[in-house]
Amino acid sequence: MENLTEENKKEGVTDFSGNYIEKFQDKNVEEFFSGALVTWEKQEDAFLFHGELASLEIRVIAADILKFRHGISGYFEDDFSYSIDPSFQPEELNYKFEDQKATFVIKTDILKCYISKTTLQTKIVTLDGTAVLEDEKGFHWQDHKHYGGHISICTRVLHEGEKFYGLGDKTGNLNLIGTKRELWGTDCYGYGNESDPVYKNIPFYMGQHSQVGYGIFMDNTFRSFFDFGKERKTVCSYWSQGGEMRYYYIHGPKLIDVVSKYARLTGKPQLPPKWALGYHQSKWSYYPESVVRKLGDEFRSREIPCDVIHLDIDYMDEFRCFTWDDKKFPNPKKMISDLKNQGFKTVVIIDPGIKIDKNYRVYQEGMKGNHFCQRMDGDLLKASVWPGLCHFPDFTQKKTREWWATLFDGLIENGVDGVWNDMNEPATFEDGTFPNDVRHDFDGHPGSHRKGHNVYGSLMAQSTWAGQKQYMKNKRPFTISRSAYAGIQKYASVWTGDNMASWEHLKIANIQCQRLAASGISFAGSDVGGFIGSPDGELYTRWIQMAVFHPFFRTHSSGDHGDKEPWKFDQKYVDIVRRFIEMRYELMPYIYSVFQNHSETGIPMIRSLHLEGHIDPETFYREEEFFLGDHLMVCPVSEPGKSSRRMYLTSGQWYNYWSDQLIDGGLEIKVDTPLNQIPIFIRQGAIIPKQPKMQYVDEFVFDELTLECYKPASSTASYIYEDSGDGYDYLESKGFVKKQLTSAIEGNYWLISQVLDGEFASTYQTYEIRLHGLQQMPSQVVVDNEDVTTNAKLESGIVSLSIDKNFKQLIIKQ
Ligand code: NBV
Repeated sequence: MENLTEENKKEGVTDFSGNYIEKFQDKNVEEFFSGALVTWEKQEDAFLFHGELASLEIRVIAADILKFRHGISGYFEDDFSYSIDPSFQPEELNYKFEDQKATFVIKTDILKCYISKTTLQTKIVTLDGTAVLEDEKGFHWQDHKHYGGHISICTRVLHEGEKFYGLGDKTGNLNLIGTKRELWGTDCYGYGNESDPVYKNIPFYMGQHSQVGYGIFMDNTFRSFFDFGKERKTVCSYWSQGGEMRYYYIHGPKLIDVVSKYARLTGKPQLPPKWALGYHQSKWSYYPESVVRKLGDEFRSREIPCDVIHLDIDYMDEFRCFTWDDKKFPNPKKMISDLKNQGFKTVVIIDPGIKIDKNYRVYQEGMKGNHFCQRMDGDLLKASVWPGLCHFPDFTQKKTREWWATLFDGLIENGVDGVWNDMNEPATFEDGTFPNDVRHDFDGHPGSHRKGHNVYGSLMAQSTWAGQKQYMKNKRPFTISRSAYAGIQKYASVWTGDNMASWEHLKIANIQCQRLAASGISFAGSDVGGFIGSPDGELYTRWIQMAVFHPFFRTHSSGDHGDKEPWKFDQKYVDIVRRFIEMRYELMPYIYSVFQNHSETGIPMIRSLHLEGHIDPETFYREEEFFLGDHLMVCPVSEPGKSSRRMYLTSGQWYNYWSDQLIDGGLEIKVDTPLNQIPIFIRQGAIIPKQPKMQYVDEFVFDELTLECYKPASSTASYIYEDSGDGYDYLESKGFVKKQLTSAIEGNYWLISQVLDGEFASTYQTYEIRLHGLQQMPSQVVVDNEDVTTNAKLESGIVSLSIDKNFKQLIIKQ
């Protein structure tokens, strides 16, 4: 469009070709409101309030989750969602409904929701009277002049000091206050701290004020916006360029609980194969076969642990998905099997674009089965990506997802262990993405690309996951996706896309991974060292040190800016990098347990400080420190040449991982950060399971699991989860063991007890108990009534002894 103002561009209202055409909240654009109550009704589990121009439906999903829908002219869409977990069941509830003079009140055991009879505006209040969420204008809409339909908007009062978190992979400060963010999945090569939108579309944010936290999940796939006091300082608003205004209010009061409730709603992941939590090495691209083999040999001969090698687009025959270039890879099956014998798994990339080529099986099948996206008037969409002109599967169509899943047969037959989905925003070379007029089936709720765009990548990943599951004969799939919509965590891990080799990007990666975890997607990581550009040894080392504690741990780079295998840096860096990757493997029993806890409870694996310390104002603006699981706090070094850094330790006391020194939390501290250390702290009372270092997950069976036991001040719970690391026995036949460990002090006694559940027999026989914080030999040590004092020894301030793995109680008399 010619007379396009900068402001219009920012507002992002687009025409069929993606051009920007009108400004949101233009003073001249008429706004409509629900109007006064005309009538109301109760329908099974929903309340319906009909206003003069629009209706409001409220459903009590749980005592702390309410679902709101606004139907313009009383019309509600089919209540269809791509994100709500199909297994989610609303609770059986006790709640009260009162018809008061000017308002209705829905009251659960946790909150009250007021509905105004004059405006249908709503207000959510805790039982002790704190107003958590109040409509400003509340729900209203504008006619979408260009497309028809509506731009549906909700505006809320922004409270003094309110903070906002979430929204997926956004860059910038963790607290979103003062910003406006857009969700429209974008291939943003070399993005920066100011870039918006980026790859993923997670319409879930959390707000916190007055010591209460809550979440809003707007389940709408159209291009959406969230404004946290940018346009108007006292107003928080969100809107979509189409579709129904449908959102969930999720009550905390702790933010960490909001995230886990959101995960209850949108789904939790099953366990990945344990190897997926190991170290991954990738480049665009490792080829031919001899280079891949050499890569594997180098890792093993240099004794740098690694579990996974990734093959980027060059393994394919001229970028045709599901094919191999038989010159570069004459015998992929043999290569993958040899790699397997060395302990490596192979992950291959698969993009959505299918080359238009009459002699190509996937193209033929796609055409025959009507699987490709069509333009408005019925032509097939054609756009260029790596293979040249392509058609693109309509992943919003069930039969197409099922067909796509079948395509993995051959790759899996060749031994491929995992699949990496790229370019699924979807990205194209000509216009960046599909034109808006492209049609999508949307599983029987047809619409244009305006509605399908933000969910396209997630559905591709879902079907890729399903394909692996179908052919992997009882092995767990591993999928990585660049784009995402809410709920993707059920199927895939994600990475943060094409970042850069800079110190600023190390910080951005840390914020993105924390934010993704707070948005339901824990299994996330960045391209370690940066995709674009060349990190020096120090930056690469510092990035590895941080990423050891991020759930998905992969070095990846564009390859044209020098190589990024760990040994490409000076020897002093290689040694530190090796040591830190080894640490990842030593901590594997802890990390795997944290993942399992996440998959059972939805509690994020990594946690920003504010998620846990939600009433400690000091945590609100802390962005670099984070927790991994309940007991580890880590802070990366994010600037060059720093031999120390400041960080905040949350309340309680913490053991310095490096020195075993016990330090008071609740304050900012200065920590030494020589190149071979980053700040790592262990919660007082924690028990951290550790295994011997390995070159890859489950390289060998070991005899003894180490339990690093840090002396408690009060009763502290720790958790260990074990299973076979792959397959589904853990779901089908209790093939797991859950170990609840409690560490407590009673007078002169330190008591550690263990309760076991499950039927998996740990492969080791004993625990090596290492007691930190004692300094001297205990006068007596008793395990399950047997005096074992003479077995204990003191070395470098740590008392250690070996005990049976099935012990029930360990008593240490000081
Ligand atoms: O497949 C090539 C790359 C890939 O290495 C990267 O991780 C993706 O984010 N891909 C993007 C396409 C080319 C980007 C310039």
